[in-house]
Amino acid sequence: MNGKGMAGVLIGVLCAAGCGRQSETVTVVIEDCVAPAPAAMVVSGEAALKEVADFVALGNRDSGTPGAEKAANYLKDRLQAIGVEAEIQSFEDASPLGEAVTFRNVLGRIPGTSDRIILLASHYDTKVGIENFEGANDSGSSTGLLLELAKELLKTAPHPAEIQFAFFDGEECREHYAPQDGFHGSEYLAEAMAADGSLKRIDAMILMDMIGDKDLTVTVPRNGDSDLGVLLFNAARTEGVRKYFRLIPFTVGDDHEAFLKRGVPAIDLIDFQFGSAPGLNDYWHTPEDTMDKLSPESLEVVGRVVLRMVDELGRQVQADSKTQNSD
Ligand code: 1BN
Ligand code: ZN
Repeated sequence: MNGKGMAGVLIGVLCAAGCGRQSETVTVVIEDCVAPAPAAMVVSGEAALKEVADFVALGNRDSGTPGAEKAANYLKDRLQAIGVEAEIQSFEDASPLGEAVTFRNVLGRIPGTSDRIILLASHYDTKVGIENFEGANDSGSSTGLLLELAKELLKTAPHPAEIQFAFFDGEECREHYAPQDGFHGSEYLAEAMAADGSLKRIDAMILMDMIGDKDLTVTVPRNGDSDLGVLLFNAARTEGVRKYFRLIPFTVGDDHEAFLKRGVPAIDLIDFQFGSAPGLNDYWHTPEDTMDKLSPESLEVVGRVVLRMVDELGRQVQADSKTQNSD
């Protein structure tokens, strides 16, 4: 890990010349001051917000419905239009409805220069049973940002690791989270990758969820890989956006767990306070989850940090391959 961030004290000499007074030395203490590192990759919050809006405008995407199928086809077509290899992974799974439901993950891939994989993920399904539910933040925000990240990552390809994108279906439960209710897509992909041997090639799985809220505080639940946690906070500090990220001392069930429990380093970036006032969550899973609650700045903050994490993970892949070659 590379701790590029220089949190702490900045001492500056101000007014050394030309201000008509004796020069004086002042000490400025800046919390979380960072040496601005060159931006490896950039992401536009406005462009990400447009991706979110276009996706959310498709309408409801409850798993197993024609709306979800339309959304899956849209994501596959959008990835391909961007220039990223894409496919739909369809499967049937049991659900509390009593009959099997067809789920569809959408998978994208940018080949790398090694066999290592970095997996970036979001879910795209909406919570069932809520009238007029748009799911702009949950799950439109992370879906749109992931499309925008695919665009940026393709511009700078090839990377030292293959970049895979997973848009999961069936994240939401119908009743209560249980083995056959919720996280269908992530469980299916993790199991499929374990079966074909590619799971062990994943160096990092980074999940984004509800990251578009104007009032952004991205929490990092305790059930995540600690090295990825360090990488995340260093990336956030380097980008000058550390204040938007917070470690929380409890676990959150989400799509990263399917990978974490199979030994893959995984982390969840989730802003789980989505409401009309601090501490409230009154927009979550309600018809209030609409586009006007989102901001391009929030999408950009998360996008920049994730891109910096990908960049750093790529450096680690390169360093590891050099060490192996010199052994
Ligand atoms: C996230 C968005 N989740 C559902 N929609 C998963 C979750 C459920 C996270 C409960 C925390 C609590
Ligand atoms: Zn939800």
